[in-house]
Amino acid sequence: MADEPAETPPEDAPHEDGPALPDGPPRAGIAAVLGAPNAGKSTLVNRLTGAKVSIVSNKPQTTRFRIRAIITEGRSQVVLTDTPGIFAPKRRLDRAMVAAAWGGAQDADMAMLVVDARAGVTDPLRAIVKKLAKGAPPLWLVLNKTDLFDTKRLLPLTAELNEMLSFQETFMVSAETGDGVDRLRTQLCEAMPQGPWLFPEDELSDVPDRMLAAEIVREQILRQTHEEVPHHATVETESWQERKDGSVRIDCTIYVGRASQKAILIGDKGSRIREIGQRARTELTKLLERPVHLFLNVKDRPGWDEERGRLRALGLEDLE
Ligand SMILES: Nc1nc2c(ncn2[C@@H]2O[C@H](COP(=O)(O)OP(=O)(O)OP(=O)(O)O)[C@@H](O)[C@H]2O)c(=O)[nH]1
Ligand SMILES: [Mg+2]
Repeated sequence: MADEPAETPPEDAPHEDGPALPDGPPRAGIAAVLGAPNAGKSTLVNRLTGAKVSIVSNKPQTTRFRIRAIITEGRSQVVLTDTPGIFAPKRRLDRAMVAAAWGGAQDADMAMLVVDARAGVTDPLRAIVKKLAKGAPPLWLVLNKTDLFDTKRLLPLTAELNEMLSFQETFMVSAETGDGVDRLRTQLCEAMPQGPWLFPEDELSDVPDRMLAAEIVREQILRQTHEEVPHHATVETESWQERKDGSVRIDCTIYVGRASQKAILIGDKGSRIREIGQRARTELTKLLERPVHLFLNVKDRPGWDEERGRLRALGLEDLE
């Protein structure tokens, strides 16, 4: 639950630049976003909030910890918890990620199961459904990636999933194009229970800037490297210095599991790490709305994904 002071919506007076707020008491609640890796959960969360809150890549296991993203609309506030995709965990890191995902469902008022509708009912999805069947908050089904195929094919999938679990609502969306997302947002806002807001009105997420910087660097690693490197890399912000000219100097350390991964990450004469740094810097300059000086330092550190300190840096709780 949020530590932030609760805030109630402004008085009934119409917004200067918008329509009058609907009548009635404030509404607020938590909606967990669950699903298999790569289903498009983070893309959907970003689309629903209209901001870049959570990183996205075409590699599974992109999201590593629970991220709260906030929609404030009319009298409603919806706190979305983006979670790591649920899969069969092997490493300590993986176990902590999956635990964070299920933890996200526990304190939620409702959960959305996001399904890559093109992939259909896969083994990871079946395993999630089985666990949700044992007890879950009210569930909505969100069939995603409808831009990739003829939506007529969705009817049998909807029927199959509704036989496996009971969903209160079913939505068909493309998180990528935004198709169907406005309707989902409106219904989410209406479904929230009455209660005071959980976050200030202008808050978009609970991710601190230092964490955001590390995540944006990791997003570029996920996008620019392949095979074993992305999943064996972690990024930590070591220092954050505000400068008098309004810019910020950010130093990040990237840990990888092996010297060979470090060599790939650095690239020929440093070309890969330079490209990662440049793209991350451009993105961060936009997100932080000020000039950014970004310094990246790569270290090989075998076994970091079993180290408690590294997991704690990711905000993941130790399970043992
Ligand atoms: N065509 C299409 N691609 C999508 C859509 N939604 C997400 N994607 C793509 O699917 C891939 C995975 O998206 P993510 O949002 O990172 O998926 P995720 O479920 O958060 O994945 P994890 O964090 O790894 O569990 C990315 O390449 C997205 O661009 C969609 O509606 N249509
Ligand atoms: Mg994700």
